[in-house]
Amino acid sequence: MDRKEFLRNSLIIGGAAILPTNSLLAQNISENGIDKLVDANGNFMQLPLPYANNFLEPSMDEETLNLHYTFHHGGAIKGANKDLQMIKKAMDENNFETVDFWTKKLSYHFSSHILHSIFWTNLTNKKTEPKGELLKRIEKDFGSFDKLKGYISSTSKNMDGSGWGILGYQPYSDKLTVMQCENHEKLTQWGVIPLLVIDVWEHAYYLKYKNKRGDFVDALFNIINWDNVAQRFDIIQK
Ligand code: MN3
Repeated sequence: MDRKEFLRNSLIIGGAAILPTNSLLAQNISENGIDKLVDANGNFMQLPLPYANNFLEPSMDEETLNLHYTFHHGGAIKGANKDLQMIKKAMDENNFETVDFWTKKLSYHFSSHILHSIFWTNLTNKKTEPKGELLKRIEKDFGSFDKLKGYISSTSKNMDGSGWGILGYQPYSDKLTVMQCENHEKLTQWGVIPLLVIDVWEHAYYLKYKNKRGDFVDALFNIINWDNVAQRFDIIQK
């Protein structure tokens, strides 16, 4: 069994758990230094941004980035840690009356933490394009890079309310897939590993782009770090 087969089998055995902590994928991700979301005590933690707050100017302005990282992403982490505590309290006290509420909140907050953590690494200050194995797979699964771009742009711009456009890898079908995620956790496919995530919540663009979400999504395509997307794809293909 090669690593790729082992990974796919691990994911199947893992069932609903997208990233079982003992999987090769999780090991690969921690070795490669991306997506460290939890500290040694099991609490959610926020890595520093991989660049200065003004690095993504002018496509993403400094003030928006600062507020977004500090209060929206940071707030989700605080929320997720509280949700964990409340679930632990329910377990300790053997009182499950409101545990469904905190479980639902944890899904929302933890998903926000995951997507924001990926989002920051998906961006850079120059225009890049997919190449290598990622480009080959995009061409196989979508026809061309332009078609994928049209697909994910439209999916992101036309979100009903708050959410994300997502390009992910679906191990069950061994295909790249585009999803429209409402809030942070709805409309997913079990097992999908996000590679590129596009935040189209109003907090991501409203200071600079006002109501022009389409302009923001178009501008993002000037700062998407396709090398990071490719790195994420390569890790799970190994
Ligand atoms: Mn956001």
